[in-house]
Amino acid sequence: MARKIIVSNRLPVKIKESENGMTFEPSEGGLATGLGSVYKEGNNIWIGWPGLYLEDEAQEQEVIENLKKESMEPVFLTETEIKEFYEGFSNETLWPTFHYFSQYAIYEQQYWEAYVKVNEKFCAQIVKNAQPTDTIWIHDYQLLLLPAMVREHLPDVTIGFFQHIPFPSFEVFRLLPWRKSILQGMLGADLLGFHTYDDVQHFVSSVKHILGYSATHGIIETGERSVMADAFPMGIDYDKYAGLAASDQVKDIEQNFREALRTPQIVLSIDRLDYSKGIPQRLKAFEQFLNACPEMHEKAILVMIVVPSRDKVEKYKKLKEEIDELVGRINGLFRTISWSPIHYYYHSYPLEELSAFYRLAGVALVTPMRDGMNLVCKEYIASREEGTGVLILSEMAGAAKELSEAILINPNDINQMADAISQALSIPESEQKGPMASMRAIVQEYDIHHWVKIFMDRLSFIKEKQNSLTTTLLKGRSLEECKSAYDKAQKRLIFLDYDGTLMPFTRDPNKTQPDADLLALLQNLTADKKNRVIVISGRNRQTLGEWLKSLPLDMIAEHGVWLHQHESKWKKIQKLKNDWKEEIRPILENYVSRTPGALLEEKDYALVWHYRKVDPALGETRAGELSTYLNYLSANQNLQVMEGDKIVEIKNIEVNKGIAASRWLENFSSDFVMAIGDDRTDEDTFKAMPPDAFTIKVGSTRSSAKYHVNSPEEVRNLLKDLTQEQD
Ligand code: GDG
Repeated sequence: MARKIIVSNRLPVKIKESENGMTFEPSEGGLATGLGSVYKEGNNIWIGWPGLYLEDEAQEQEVIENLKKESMEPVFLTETEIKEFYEGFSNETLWPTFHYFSQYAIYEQQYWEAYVKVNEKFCAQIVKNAQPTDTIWIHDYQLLLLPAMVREHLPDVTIGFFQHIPFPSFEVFRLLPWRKSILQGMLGADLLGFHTYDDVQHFVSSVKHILGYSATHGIIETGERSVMADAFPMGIDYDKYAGLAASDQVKDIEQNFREALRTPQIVLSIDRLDYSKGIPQRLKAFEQFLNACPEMHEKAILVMIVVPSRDKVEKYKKLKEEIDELVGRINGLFRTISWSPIHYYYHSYPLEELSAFYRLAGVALVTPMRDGMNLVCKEYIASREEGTGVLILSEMAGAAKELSEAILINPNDINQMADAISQALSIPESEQKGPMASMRAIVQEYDIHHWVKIFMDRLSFIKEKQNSLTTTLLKGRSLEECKSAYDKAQKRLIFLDYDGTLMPFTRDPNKTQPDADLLALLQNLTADKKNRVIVISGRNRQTLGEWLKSLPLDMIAEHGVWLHQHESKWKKIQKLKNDWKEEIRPILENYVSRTPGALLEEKDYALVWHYRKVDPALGETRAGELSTYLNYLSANQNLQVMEGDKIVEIKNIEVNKGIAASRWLENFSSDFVMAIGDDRTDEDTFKAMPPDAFTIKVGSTRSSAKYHVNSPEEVRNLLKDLTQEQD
């Protein structure tokens, strides 16, 4: 039976070693709760590092057996691996880069090699467990290479990937020396999820720039597969936080805290120690607020919980010192006998106490410089049982995209943050309720369970879509069948596209004349009297005629405007108009002049804007713009806009390769039909072919053709193979 396998760097478990042996406690993170409904069912499992180093096999065995009961399977890592793969590459290279702190990033080959090795270790563990029908969901930046590694072993398996931290803009991502391998690693997945559309766009733009793949509406064409990138803003376990906040135990703790703090107004912040969280900026803003609002002294405090993290790393040590110094200075300046403005706690709290803090604070201050999502602000909202409270939220957190009723701030703008604190503290409770109610509704509806469901549904959707358009590689048995049908046939029709099929693409479309090898191949193919060979191209008839005039073959030019049987002359398919060109040509000329590297090709009944030589991302953007504009202009005219391989073409709607190819099928009886092509325009040819035809797509597995081959070279080998059998 198909299984679901969750994979993350850390398993959701806390294992403690004591003299009496090991204890196993599930950890309560949001992800573990959300995925509980997935990995605990049936034979499903969660694979990851159990969080401790073990020296002997007996201990490892004990861990394996205990975790098995919890549907978990460990990947054991050594101390050196954790140091280089986790603390090194993940946290000192990827983390700063992805949070726009590239100046902190370390580019260390040894760390990269450890990262590759550990990803391979995870891969081996997955491969040991997984079947081709399984669904694998990989999490986060520590495992970016894993999707492609798994794909290599299990080509048909379903793989989802979710990135919990931001994906930076191309200009930042490109700084990584291993950028290409990282993107290729991620693209092994079928679905790539991010918290926000900005992250999706940044990812797609890096793919376009660095790998040169095209993408429309988040679907990336890698040549072999279509991969979807989409936004899935992660939610929390709303019911858990709301329920906890409503419990008597938490209310009692809140009461105790309130009595101990003895201040009416409480501003709360909770973070892990990290430079991405904007902690010094927040302290400076609070200082400015204290300076600007002396009337609030003794009336308001900042409760700041910082959870220790990575504090052996130099950058974090420095940050800790900076925070200690700022808190000391501000408290020193403003403290009175009975009041201290900042209550700073450098340790973590049990969940119930955290919940009591959420209840206690009238204002939550969440100020990251960058944050993938930020769950603290959502937990605060879920805990506001009475519907009051004000959230101050950084625009740079993914959560800001959903929680637009918060007071949104730019964490670099200290003045704005200070004003926001003063404003938040002065909003009457009656006015707090409206925005809080709408934020509570959002957090409740889009909770962690909803997130898991929409991700899984989307993953099934893209897989089904891929399957419906998947062709079979023409190899082995299918190739034998093709050869045998060819050998037996007496009247063959062979439709061959030119660019990208018989000839590889070149940067200059005028320099794709047939080479000697191709001419000899076509010579051989047409020499067989049983063959009728038709070159079916979007090129104009002059070029096609010039390049192929020495051969006894038929030609279809301009996607079917001009037809040429080798025994006769060029004929137009029907009466066509081309007066529309006067209106459309200046638009394309304008796009050529605005886009360095672009060129305009004029055919008798079509105009083509080429962008093969244009910077890939600019080319894709302009192509999108241009086709939208042309579609609008051509709405009531008999024109069709087509996006092909690095081209946008506008032509008469009555013309396409399929209609033209049908003429041959009607006029010439046949007992073997073959059509080979590589781009969107060839799909019309494939669709026009009889059911038993051998339709072959070049360079992609997505097509209405039955088969595919990988390159023009393989097309030539196939044709040579067929004719050799004849000799
Ligand atoms: C990544 C992304 C993204 C904090 N202090 C205590 C405590 N916490 C809990 C909070 C919250 C979690 O830690 C922190 O939430 P984040 O959203 O910052 O999540 P991370 O796992 O650090 O980070 C982030 C997230 O993934 C999910 O995709 O939102 O942007 O960086 O749940 O409650 N919990 C307890 N005591 C504490 O003192 N018990």
